[in-house]
Amino acid sequence: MRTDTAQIVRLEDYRPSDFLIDKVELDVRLDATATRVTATLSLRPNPEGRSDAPLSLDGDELNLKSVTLDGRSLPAEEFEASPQSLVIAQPPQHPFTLTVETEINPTANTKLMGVYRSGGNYCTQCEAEGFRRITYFLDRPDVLAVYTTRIEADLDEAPVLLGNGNRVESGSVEGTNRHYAVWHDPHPKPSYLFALVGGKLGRVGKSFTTMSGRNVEIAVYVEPGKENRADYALDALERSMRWDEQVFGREYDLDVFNIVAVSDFNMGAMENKGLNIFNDKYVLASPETATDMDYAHIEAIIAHEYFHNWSGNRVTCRDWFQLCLKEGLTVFRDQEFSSDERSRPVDRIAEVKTLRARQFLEDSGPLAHPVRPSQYREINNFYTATVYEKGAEIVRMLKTIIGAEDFRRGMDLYFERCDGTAATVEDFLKAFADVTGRDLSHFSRWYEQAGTPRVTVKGHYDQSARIYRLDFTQSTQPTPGQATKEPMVIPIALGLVARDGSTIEATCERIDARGVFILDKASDSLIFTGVASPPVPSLLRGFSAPVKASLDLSNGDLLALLQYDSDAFNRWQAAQTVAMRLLVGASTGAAPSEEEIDALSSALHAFMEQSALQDPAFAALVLSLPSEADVAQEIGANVDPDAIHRARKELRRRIGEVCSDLLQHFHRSLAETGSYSPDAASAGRRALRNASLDLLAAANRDLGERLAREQFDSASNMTDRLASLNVLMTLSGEARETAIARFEDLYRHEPLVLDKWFTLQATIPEDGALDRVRRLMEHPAFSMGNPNRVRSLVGSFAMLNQVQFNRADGAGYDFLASIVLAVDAINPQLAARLLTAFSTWRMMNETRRSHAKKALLSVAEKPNLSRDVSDIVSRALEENKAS
Ligand code: B3K
Ligand code: ZN
Repeated sequence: MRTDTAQIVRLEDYRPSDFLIDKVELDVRLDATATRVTATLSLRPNPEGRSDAPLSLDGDELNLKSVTLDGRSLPAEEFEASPQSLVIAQPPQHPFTLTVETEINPTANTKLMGVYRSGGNYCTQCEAEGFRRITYFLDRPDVLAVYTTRIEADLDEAPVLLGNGNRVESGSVEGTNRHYAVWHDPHPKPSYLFALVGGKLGRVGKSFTTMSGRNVEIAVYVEPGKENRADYALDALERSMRWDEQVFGREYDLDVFNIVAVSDFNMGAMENKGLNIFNDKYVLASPETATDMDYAHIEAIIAHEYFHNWSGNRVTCRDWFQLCLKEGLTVFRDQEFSSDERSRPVDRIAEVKTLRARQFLEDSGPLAHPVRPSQYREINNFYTATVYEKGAEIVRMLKTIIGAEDFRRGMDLYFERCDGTAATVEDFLKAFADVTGRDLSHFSRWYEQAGTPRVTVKGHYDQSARIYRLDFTQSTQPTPGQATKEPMVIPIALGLVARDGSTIEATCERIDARGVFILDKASDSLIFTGVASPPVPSLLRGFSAPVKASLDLSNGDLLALLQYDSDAFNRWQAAQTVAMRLLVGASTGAAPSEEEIDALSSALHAFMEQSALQDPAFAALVLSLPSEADVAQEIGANVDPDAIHRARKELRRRIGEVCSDLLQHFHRSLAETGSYSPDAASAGRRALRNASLDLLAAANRDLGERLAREQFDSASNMTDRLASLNVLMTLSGEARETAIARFEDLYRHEPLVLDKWFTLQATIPEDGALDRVRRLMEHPAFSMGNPNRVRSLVGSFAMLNQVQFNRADGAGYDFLASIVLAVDAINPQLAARLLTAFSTWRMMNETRRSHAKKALLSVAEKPNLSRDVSDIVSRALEENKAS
């Protein structure tokens, strides 16, 4: 297939902009179909750029009205304009002012980039390259300017007008029904952080006093009438601000901080300076409409966007190749926040589950790329699990290697040195190299080399010498464009555990005071002396590095770790590893023996009996087996999703049977009594109770149905109601259909709840699911233009319904291909995201592979594909030449 090489942007081609923009004055007159934008730019040649270069401004679907240079209206022969660019061949070689007038149509803007409308309100999204859809600009992150924005609109249509920075003026436009507000942001910023909002909005707010005693008005704006659902977001914001002061010493820097929730949004949220714009799914919460998981996501995303104020906004990226500089670091920061606010081990397990399900998957397929990619065709396709989640793991490893104190000193130095600049990964690492005196060049390979390293560990015990030796080797599979791989620097936190739980006194000088050994060669060994009895090694404690581990431990050893390891993560991991072995065996014709299954079931029973109620959230995680997708990934080739589904169902049935007494006890005794609270401890009790119900139903249909029905009817919060519906969904027949209809009835007017309802139905692992999804696309609440609806129905079908998306007849693939094409005409970013569901196609068995390939080709062959979709489809199809 043809790849348009001309469109490829390469890191090695980076050069500074030929011009700089110091000041931007924007006058935006909001109108549904003809918004007028007048941009006055203070430009000057960049001393680091080429002299005598033309001025070439980016545009995207712009309608130019006029150009004025230093007060002189430019005649047509002095510039070249198209919707995509504005070029002045011979601009002044001294500072000058350019005023450009454009007209845009927010109502027709279905791509949701630039200025668009959502629920009748005006809002914006500029990252990565949306500002060029508002006005012609040097739309690149290393051009930092101070913005003043005047927003004008009809008072009835948009009584609330918000911009970046502080509001410096407002009033009405005489003789009209229009009003205006002027916002000034004193902090120089790149264009991708620009935002404005105009509309009818309700507000909740409060004052926040910063660590140096400054007053900040913080507020959350939502659809009028939904103010009480914004309280949790506001509270999460306040806690985030305090935490960033206490843990990173970072203080907020404007007089206001506003968050606006909108219902049409391409992703989770956006960190625009002083004016974060959010997908309302990550703001609105009430016990009746949001689950515990929703509350946790809201808290994490509010924190994430707020933390960007320093890691992203005050220090931004030089170019889009450095995206992980802000995203990986900010994910790390939000994960640390959640761990401090909730439970560190439980949160760590949740992070690792996501990392494996999304990033390891990406890293093992055709869309694998380094955390800092070296080239791209469409930057929006690089807001990936690799950049975000693996990016965060790199920061975590750095902290593990250098220790918490030096990490904090390095962060302080980074912020101090790079404040107000557009930085690189090198700048980041240099701060840590400078405070520690360490050479981090080998470590920096994590940014360049794609693929998940595999660490293989073998243990040898010598009874007579009382010596225990661990032999480590590491290797990384080839990935697209990278055939050979170098050894990585892998911090391995480890310890030795005795099979009977007693303490092991052993020494090994290569393990540091924090219990960490650094594996930085292809192979290495550790020797422990004074080991009195054969130990079980507990490796990668806390998941100290984003690697796959192959351990030569028996199931018995692992179940000893489940019981005795002092590291909670590895206790969970041990049970997962045993379950994974059984599931992989059963799915690939190597069915595990009765004894093996019984060993796991009884170990889980014993574990729960002893300690489930001490930490219910943790116990719920131990009870949840690896997902079907996890098992598919572990098998890796010639996957038969039906076999995996059967295997998992059967193992759950057996565990449910063996643990039935305890599960019933938990379900009864953990029933909600008081009023709902979203805190982690309460959520943990609900999680264990609902995990118990789920396993019980897997073992005993009648009992499961009865309990689930009762719970559905009596539930006082969405977590419990949805969990019971989830269980009813696994039972075909009347019980299921009645519950589906009843749920729809209850939440007809709640779009975010109907999303859950769409998802539940899209993920039924039975024939008929695809027809159901097709039917639901006709539902009055469904809309192809709303990303949340499309993701909850079509996205969930493709990403979460393993057996039905990967149907052996290929109908799931054909369906997704046709939807991708339909969505591409409306919203390319959303279409490209859906298409990434195909990233697993090569690991399927041959029948499925050939169907998937046909479906992908049917997309690739269509004329006029967006760059977003064409980029994903061509990479998905590319043979892995790994060269
Ligand atoms: N920075 C935004 C993501 C922008 C995505 C552009 N396609 C949200 C975030 O990561 O915080
Ligand atoms: Zn981010």
